[in-house]
Amino acid sequence: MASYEEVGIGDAVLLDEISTRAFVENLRVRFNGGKIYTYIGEVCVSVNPYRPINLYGKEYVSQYKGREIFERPPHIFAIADAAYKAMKRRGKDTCIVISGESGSGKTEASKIIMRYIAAVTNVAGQQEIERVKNVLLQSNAILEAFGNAKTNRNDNSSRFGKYMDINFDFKGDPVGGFVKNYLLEKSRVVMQQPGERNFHSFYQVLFGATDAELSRLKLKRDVNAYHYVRQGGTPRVDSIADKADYKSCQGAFKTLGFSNEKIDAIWRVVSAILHLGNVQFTGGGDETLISNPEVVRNIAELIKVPVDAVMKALCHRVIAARGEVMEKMHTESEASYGRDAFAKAIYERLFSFVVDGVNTAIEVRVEEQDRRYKYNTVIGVLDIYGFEIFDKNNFEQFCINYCNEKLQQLFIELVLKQEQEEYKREGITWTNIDYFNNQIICDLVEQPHKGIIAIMDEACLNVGKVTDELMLEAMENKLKGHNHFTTRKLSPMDKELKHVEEFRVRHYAGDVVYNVKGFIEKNKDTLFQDFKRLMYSSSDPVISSMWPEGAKDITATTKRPQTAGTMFKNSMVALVKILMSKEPYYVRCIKPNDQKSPVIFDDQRVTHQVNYLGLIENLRVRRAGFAYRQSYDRFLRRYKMISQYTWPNFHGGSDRDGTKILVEEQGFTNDVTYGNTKIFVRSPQTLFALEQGRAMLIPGIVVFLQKMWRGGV
Ligand code: AOV
Ligand code: MG
Repeated sequence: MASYEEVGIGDAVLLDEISTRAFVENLRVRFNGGKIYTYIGEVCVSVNPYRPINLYGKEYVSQYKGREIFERPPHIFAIADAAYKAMKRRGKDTCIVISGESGSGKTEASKIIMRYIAAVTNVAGQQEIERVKNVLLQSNAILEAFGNAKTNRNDNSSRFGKYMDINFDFKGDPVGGFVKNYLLEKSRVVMQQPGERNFHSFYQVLFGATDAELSRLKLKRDVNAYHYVRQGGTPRVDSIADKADYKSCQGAFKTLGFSNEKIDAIWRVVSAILHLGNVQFTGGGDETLISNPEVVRNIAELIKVPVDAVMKALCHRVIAARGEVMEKMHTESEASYGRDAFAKAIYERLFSFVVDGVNTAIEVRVEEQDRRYKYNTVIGVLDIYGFEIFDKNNFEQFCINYCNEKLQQLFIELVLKQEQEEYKREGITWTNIDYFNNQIICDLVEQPHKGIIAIMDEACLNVGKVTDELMLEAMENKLKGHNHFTTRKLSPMDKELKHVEEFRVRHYAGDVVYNVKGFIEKNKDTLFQDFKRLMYSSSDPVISSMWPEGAKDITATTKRPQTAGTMFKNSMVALVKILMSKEPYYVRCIKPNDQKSPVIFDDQRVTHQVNYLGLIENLRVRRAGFAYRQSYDRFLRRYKMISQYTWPNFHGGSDRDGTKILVEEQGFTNDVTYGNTKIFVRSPQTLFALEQGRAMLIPGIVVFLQKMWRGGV
């Protein structure tokens, strides 16, 4: 068992020297000693160990349960416990924001947090609570099967953003939850870069289903037989146990109460997509034909629609113009485009369907009259796709990296900016600590009219006429001179290149070159109506229910749907709002090396991450700052029993005066500063001592007051 002995410095605030070098060195020493967690005050820095590590067993749970953060060596359990305690004791909604680049350990961290919460709750062993815990934990197997994939950065990379609320009753037991998912990287369904894979679900069914199941799904146990899963060239990955994962996923479906019909429909849709990827077209003259109709027969059987209807939807489209309904045959390239768009859309829809199923299973089940008493507070856990740079970066990377900018902005806003502003407001002497504010990059992306998303949207309005290259020109015109935006300069050697196809964004975490090819198409995200009607017409009620809009009449005018970019932007704005409304706790994940090695600590890579995450600035603000602050009246109300001068009431002046007298009597003067409206306490130990004094004096009243002040103190 790992020893409890500290290696290096657990809380970086206590480092002798505050510098990037010293900070990284401390992380290195700790990483080598098996200590992957380090604090900056209450922010937990986590370095991916890339090996199973014995840190999460029962003996660790009991060490952290109900303790204060600074009482025990740094651990992610302590953060989970702090969020839980704040929620339970003070009735506050809290959230745990986990950030870091791709492969740094966010998803693992979110699961560890959930397991901890499950481990410390329901001491009474209520059956319904056990069910909820089980369902919450097992939902991960499903969400990862359908939403994660092997990328060149991470073998189990989240290709969607996930925000999960866990609801608690007044006793602090989990009673349900809700998952919100953000933009799935659906282009992966039809295309994977070398070394990458499609979503796990495809391989799970191919490697994990029984022979009988496979034959029902019309599949061969041969990954290389399917275009959509073989492009990356690495169908088998050592670190991934597809067969066992398929079993877990099936088990989870059962635990979560998915009906057999639903489970069956889900795998049939997955299989239909595999077949769809093999459909080939031949063009000749005016006709576009399918060269392998037997594949289409399989698809038709799997999604339960007539084979002719599938053929037709793949090769034609029905258009309504001036009240007239016409059929138009696709060209070969239109047909291929349509096929891929169809595959992506069915998978995306399937994913939402699965998330809905998870939500139904974890929904809070309480009678209306009990609702007020039974569930009142939540802990939100945010686990998104981390910042990523690939050799080729597309629309999806653009969205993912923008999402990371937004989270960094939130961190800056809450940890660096507001903290310093408060000191100033309170009249506390304060030397300003500079940091890079990435608001400028968020603006570059999301600003109305001249932000990148607005320019993309404008290009999408002009259907047909505007190419990706013209859109890039528009960007260049509007964003010329922006410090964080450039289009790729043509070098003399590139003279033959007719078009510039790339733009570069100087992100907070590094420069990323995006290839604009496909941006307009992905932003518009159109799917021919014919496919929607086809899916709706399925005689399988589960599949049909996934496509309600297919019921619409062909001549019915539809409002132009929002673009993918704008929808994503709006969902990010909404997410930030949710997070801002809760008391935040942070886990900042760091990737120690690019080789997924448990023994390499790459100084340069770590230093880069420490820099862009703003950890040193965080440390400076923290070190110069105060662990705790409270308005004078509340402070006095909470601690007045400790001092003979203030108990039961202070009559010698203002709350501020009373606070001063109490602090002086207790000998903490050197550790506090008096602001205009609040007292600021530098070290958590002082607060701890105050709390202890209070608890010792009035054990009975403590309980009473906590109840009374729920939400207040
Ligand atoms: P991510 O969520 O941050 O990347 P993961 O949480 O998937 O990264 O971690 C990547 C891999 O690192 C995992 O599959 C584990 O093998 C290993 N790992 C991470 N944390 C731990 C831990 N605490 N103990 C043991 N192994 C760990 V991405 O979703 O790609 O942004 O988009
Ligand atoms: Mg992840």
